[in-house]
Amino acid sequence: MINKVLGSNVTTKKILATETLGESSHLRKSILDYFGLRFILLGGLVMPHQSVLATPTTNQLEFSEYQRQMEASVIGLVFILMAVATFFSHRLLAVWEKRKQKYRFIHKLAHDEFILYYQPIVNPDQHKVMACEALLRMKDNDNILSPFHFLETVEELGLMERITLWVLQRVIQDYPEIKAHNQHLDDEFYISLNVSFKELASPSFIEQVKEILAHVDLTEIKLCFEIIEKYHLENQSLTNQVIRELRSLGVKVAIDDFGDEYANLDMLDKIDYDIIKLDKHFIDEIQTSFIRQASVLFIGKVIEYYQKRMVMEGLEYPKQLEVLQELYPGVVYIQGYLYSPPISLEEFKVFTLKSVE
Ligand code: G
Ligand code: MN
Repeated sequence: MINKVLGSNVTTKKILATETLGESSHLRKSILDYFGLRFILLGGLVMPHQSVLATPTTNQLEFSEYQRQMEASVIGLVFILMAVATFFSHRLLAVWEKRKQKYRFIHKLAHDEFILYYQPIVNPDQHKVMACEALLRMKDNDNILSPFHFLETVEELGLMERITLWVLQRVIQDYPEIKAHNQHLDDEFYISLNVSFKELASPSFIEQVKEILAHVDLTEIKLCFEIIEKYHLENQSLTNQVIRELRSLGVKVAIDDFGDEYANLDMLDKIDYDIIKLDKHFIDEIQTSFIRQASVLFIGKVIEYYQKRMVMEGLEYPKQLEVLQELYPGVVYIQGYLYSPPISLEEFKVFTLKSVE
């Protein structure tokens, strides 16, 4: 550092060697003059060496000038200490805040302040609830917040995997309760939950998923992992291996938000899946967009060929169902406000489908 400031002619060794310095006060003066400002800024660093430099008897440097430099160094030192203190106190505060927030979320998780809502997925032809999607909500005083308000923070705090595992455990716990109370569900009724590619690529996450599933009879408790493609599929072979394992255990896999920004046609080739969930845009634009219409027909062909299933998300009006069924005569499951918004466990246990005509 000192070398850098003083240049290559003046080595640190020379500066630090008392004898050398005692003999060459002109060197000190030129250093102090030339690097005045830097000395002020580096006051803190130079301070210890000032005592070495302080050999007043042989010093050609005026005492007042020496004093001025000393004072400048002290001021510099104070500035540096203040800057360092400010920098660290800010960092410390930020770390402290983050830690507090993290524990607030963990506390919420342990005290049932995270809850699951369930949104029915319906076969409109049979007029039957075939499945539902578990959707995370967070209690905040008297409000029930949707993930939009807290998911980013959860990710920033590094709690996503922990929360997804909590969702998995809660779904496993709720499934028999729902099945026992609600007599109107299809025999193959399954519960979907959202998992990201990032999580599927995390060995520790998958280990814990397997550990949880090892204690579950998956022929009784039917699950579907909806893969949300917010992050790009990075390690395709690893992810595919995980997906294959999940499917071999009997867990369904769905491509969520298909047709949205990230989930595109490529995905149908890249991963093994059971279900394609078409993003809400499809139904919103089904009357106006030729591309959306053609896509529905195309996905219809794909799922028929591969014997998969299609779920249309975000249907709100009877007219939309009518248009969809006119366009595509095959089976499309529906998830949307048309049948029901996401509802609480208690509501879902007694949920019955009303006519939507
Ligand atoms: O991305 P994913 O499909 O997992 O998210 C489902 C979300 O879409 C839920 O939060 C749910 O509240 C919302 N949703 C479900 N059905 C409808 C609908 O018919 N209209 C609108 N606007 N939102 C819906
Ligand atoms: Mn989803």
